[in-house]
Amino acid sequence: MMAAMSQTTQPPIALTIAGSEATGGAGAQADLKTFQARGVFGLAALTCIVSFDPKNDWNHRFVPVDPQVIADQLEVEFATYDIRNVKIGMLGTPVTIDTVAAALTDQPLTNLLVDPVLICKGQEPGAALDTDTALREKILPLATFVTPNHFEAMTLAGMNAIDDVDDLITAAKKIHESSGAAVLAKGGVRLEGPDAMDVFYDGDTLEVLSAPKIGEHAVSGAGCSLAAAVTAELAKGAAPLEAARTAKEFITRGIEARVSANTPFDVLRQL
Ligand code: PXL
Repeated sequence: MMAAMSQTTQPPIALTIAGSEATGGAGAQADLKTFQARGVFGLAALTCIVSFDPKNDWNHRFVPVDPQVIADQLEVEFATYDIRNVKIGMLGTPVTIDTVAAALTDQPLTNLLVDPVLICKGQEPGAALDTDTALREKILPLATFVTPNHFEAMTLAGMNAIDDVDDLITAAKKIHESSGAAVLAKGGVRLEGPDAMDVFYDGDTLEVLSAPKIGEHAVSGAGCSLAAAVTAELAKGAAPLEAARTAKEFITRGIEARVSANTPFDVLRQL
């Protein structure tokens, strides 16, 4: 069969390897909407299906995708396009981590952004610990860019607390030193004060990205969409710091335009 001929230029392409979050707030759905909003052609390999439980305090019901099915998705995606920009979101189990790490090992990627989603409510704490260890050992060394949130930054930096922006800077530096990646550590609404502050550090440049907080409550999809927006900007050729700044502005606008929902959190809207 002949490949389809095309007159058009190729758009930037980005792949997200992430879980489905059925309500469209977080996960692969947020990533694909973000890619589209940022002018990037997006595709997704699903690692798990998360369905909140409205009868049980919106707890996460988590079902992993069969490892062979994950491998199949990645096989056809890399066979279909010349993919150089990948975002990793929720992986969820050590077996999934092995499968994804094996599929990525020989790929000539330009940017591999890892959003180190560590704990999902509804998972066994023991299983989550295994998953954290596997993520650290097998996925983080492949990363060129990491976007830990407040909790993930504490865990990855081995710190007991991150109370202010100086602590967040320390965490970003430690995570850079252990991974070699550019780091965008997200304070978001978790640090006290009027501003939502995130720290960028790539070994050379340290920058605190700050925007006035929009309310005091976290919004679902902000972390996923921020990481996806960074990936999209990198896919378009932006430098890491420039990508982080643009992504932060995109997220601020998305929080302003949030969708109200019956879940405990409102949902970011990708404009
Ligand atoms: O926000 C982290 C996250 C990522 N991926 C999936 C999720 C969540 C949180 O709910 O469900 C699939």
